[in-house]
Amino acid sequence: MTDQMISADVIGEHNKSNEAALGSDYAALGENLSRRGIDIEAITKKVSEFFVAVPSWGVGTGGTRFARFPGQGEPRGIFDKLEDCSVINELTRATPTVSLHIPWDKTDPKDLKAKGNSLGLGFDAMNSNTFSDAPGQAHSYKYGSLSHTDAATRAQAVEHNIECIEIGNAIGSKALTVWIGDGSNFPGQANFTRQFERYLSSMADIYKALPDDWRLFSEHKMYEPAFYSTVVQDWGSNLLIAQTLGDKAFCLVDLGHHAPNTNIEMIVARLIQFKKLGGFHFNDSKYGDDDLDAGSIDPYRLFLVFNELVDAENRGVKGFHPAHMIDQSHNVTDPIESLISSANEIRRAYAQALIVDRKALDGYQQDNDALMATDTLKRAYRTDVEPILAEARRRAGGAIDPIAAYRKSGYRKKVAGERPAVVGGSGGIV
Ligand SMILES: [Mn+2]
Repeated sequence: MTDQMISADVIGEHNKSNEAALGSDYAALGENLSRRGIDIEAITKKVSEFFVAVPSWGVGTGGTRFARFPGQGEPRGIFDKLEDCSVINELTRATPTVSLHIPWDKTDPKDLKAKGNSLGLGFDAMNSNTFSDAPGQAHSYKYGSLSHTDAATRAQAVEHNIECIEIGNAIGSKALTVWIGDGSNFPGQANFTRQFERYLSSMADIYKALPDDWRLFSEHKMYEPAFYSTVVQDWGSNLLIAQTLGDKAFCLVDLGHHAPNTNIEMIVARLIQFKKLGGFHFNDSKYGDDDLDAGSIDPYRLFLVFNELVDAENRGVKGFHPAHMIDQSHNVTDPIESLISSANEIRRAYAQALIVDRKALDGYQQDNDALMATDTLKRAYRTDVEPILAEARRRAGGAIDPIAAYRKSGYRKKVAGERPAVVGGSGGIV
């Protein structure tokens, strides 16, 4: 029996008053899909088996480098964060795992595991942090970490990553995500080649410490905090890293870490083709690394990314099991509501991609019928699959409308009374 943060009665009552409408919407959509030769039950089953990990840092209010405006009842530490993550999973039944960030979430692994078990939560990829200095550390990362010119600083950063693997191993995680802020702010500040050689050598040391059944994800990011050059700036450098390190090394694609208008779905296709797609950090952006909610700016792009994933799934690409994780910063919304919404948007893109008529698409591509090929994608994208998402949640014990049920539950008000308000507006997480 797991601890429920949102009582089953609240969810039950909410569902009861929405069940009839959902039943008729689901039947109507089922009929529509059936005319297109699609079995709605098969899609609902696939959607209900699709999960995405919530980031522990995502349940706190984020901020920018200018300011942070704290919200009500913010989590005080990792155990509060896990409770908030549990709320998201109880209502959506789409987020049964949490991705931790060390040292932010550092505590006795036995306690982490026990808390996770009590809430029915598991742990996805571990995230190391060598982009800021932890209190009391011997060497500063001001001028870099894994690629630093100083060997002792590099060794300290390697050691931190190995510690993340050890903590992760104790709590059932199977992957380490490495993102570094290393780079340079001025032309001439760093030697591109030597800096990348030092990075590769440090990563090789981390790779050696990886258990056999683990994967190592490197995450590229075009700019920030380094504004002139970044060591792992794009998928090209990222692919070189994964290929150099070995079979357990993969590329992680954070949707926000690209220049505006970059064809991310094509990057995804290339990485799948060469067996190096490790997983995702889902979010959305308008201008840069905005860390906005998944699907909030360009839901069609999210769909096109999933179109590639479903294509690979259908082709039975060997060893294809990308990690799905959210990486967002919530500045003006209740983080729990944003994460509920994002988990739904990610499942929506998956469901829409599942109903693409792939046989027809293949034919149109073969015949060079560009208009009908693109219309085939649009037809799937235009389909309102909400009844499938809601039904998948309902059947798994979640809420038909999870944000409405969350608001009804009064959870935020309850924790605001228990957790003292955070004072001051420090710089936020990035
Ligand atoms: Mn990320």
